[in-house]
Amino acid sequence: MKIMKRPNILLTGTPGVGKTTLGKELAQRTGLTYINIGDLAQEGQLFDGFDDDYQCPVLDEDRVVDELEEKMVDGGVIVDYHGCDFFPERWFHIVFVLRTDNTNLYSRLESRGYTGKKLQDNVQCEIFQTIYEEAMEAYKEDLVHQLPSNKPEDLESNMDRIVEWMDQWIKNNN
Ligand code: DAT
Repeated sequence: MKIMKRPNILLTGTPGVGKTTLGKELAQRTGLTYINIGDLAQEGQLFDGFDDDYQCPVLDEDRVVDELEEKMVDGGVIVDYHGCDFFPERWFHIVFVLRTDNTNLYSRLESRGYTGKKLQDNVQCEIFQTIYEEAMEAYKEDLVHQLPSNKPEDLESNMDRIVEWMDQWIKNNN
């Protein structure tokens, strides 16, 4: 029996916008494999140096890409990361940039324990739509979609929208 082809989905956006929440629920509902790049790097110690400003290790992007390549070729993967320009463009069949209102994001990051420069920089990243612009440069524009991620109803409608897109993709590609 031929194995059904399934798409790879990138969930990106500023830290705190809800990528992990959406990604995990989506994986449960669709059977796709959820991969959090931060966790993957932590497990494999895929780091290269240390960022003194943010007091965190720096991702070794090349090793992350090498680590994932095989899985991505098979398809059916949801990738979650707050950056998107170092993944091979060919990996993804669609890119979602989650967006959250500033005040909302501020309180989410504050309750995550972010303070000072780290808190300010991340909220500013969202205000300047840095990740959206990064995605629009790294991928074909018609593959990149913004999703509002402010309230629980947004989570539901985003899920519905992605599942509908995925069902159609699977029909068209099998
Ligand atoms: P990320 O993975 O982008 O860093 P997260 O999934 O950890 O974000 O979510 C950050 C916080 O926001 C967490 O407390 C859950 C909450 N959250 C996520 N999506 C939400 C939504 N649609 N409505 C309300 N709160 C949400």
